[in-house]
Amino acid sequence: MTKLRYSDITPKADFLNRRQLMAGAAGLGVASAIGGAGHAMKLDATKTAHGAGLKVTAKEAATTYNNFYEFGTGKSDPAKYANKMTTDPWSVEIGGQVNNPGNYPLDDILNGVALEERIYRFRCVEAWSMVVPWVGFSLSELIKKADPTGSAKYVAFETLNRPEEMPGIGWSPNFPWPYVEGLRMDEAMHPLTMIATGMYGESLPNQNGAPLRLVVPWKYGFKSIKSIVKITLTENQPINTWNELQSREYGFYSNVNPTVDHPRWSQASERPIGGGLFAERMPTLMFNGYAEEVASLYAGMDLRENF
Ligand SMILES: Nc1nc2c(c(=O)[nH]1)N[C@H]1C(S)=C(S)[C@@H](COP(=O)(O)O)O[C@H]1N2
Ligand SMILES: [Mo]
Repeated sequence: MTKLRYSDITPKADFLNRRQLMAGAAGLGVASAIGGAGHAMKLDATKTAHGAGLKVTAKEAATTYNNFYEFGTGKSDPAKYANKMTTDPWSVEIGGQVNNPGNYPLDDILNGVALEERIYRFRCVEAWSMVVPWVGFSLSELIKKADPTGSAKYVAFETLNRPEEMPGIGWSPNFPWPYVEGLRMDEAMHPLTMIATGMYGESLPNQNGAPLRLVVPWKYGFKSIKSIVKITLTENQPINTWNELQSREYGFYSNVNPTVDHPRWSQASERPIGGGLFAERMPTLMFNGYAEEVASLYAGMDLRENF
């Protein structure tokens, strides 16, 4: 086996990377013209109180400045290349510690589900952030359909692994594809944890994880795994890709925490995207501003140790 060239794929604090940013900004117009791959479909979603008062990030920014390494490691790569991905038909294989295992077609997953719009803060571990009007539903609804057994303690997720439609897989041959993530059962069942099928009132652009992706607003963005094809309920803590790559830098929990710095940069503040290259940094909030809702999940845990 070839040794993983970690330096090739590790995320960088984007404020250390102005040149790349400039290049990205110069290319924005082009990226957006060919971005938004697939067919944006208007979605019927009930508005909710989530995020009232937050300033929503420009759609242009949220759909052209992405992390989706299956389409390249550059921020503008996903908007350029994700149109190659076929998202219809789509199904999710649900298994492990459940009474109703099987291959769930997307239509079945959405059957009887009322879509909601929820405006959430989103904070990448690289210290940039955005505010997104997601459209979707609580992950708990899907997990209940699968009917977990008493032994289910964690939920493991897996992204589509289709190199012929995802050129970034070939460009980073030593990355441990497929991209995988995991949550503890109580995190997965938390009402804030959602499966998003859309954003900005329309179906998800491919670069943002069509046709369905996870959104866990109090955790660093890499937990919010895209284009999910497999969900497995497990007894043991599952592997997550970034922890596997560099366990010293990326933990399993990855709760947003301004008091625990990344070994290579501070997590105390963040740069909102879409506000111009030199937009003022904002202080990062504990649990990304969702402490009231989620702090109790971690009562008694050392969050420096369990980062
Ligand atoms: N399959 C997959 N999911 C992924 C990633 C990825 O590279 N592959 N990147 C993660 C990271 S680091 C972030 S910050 C978010 C970015 O989501 P966005 O592009 O919709 O903003 O997706 C996460 N989900
Ligand atoms: Mo991220």
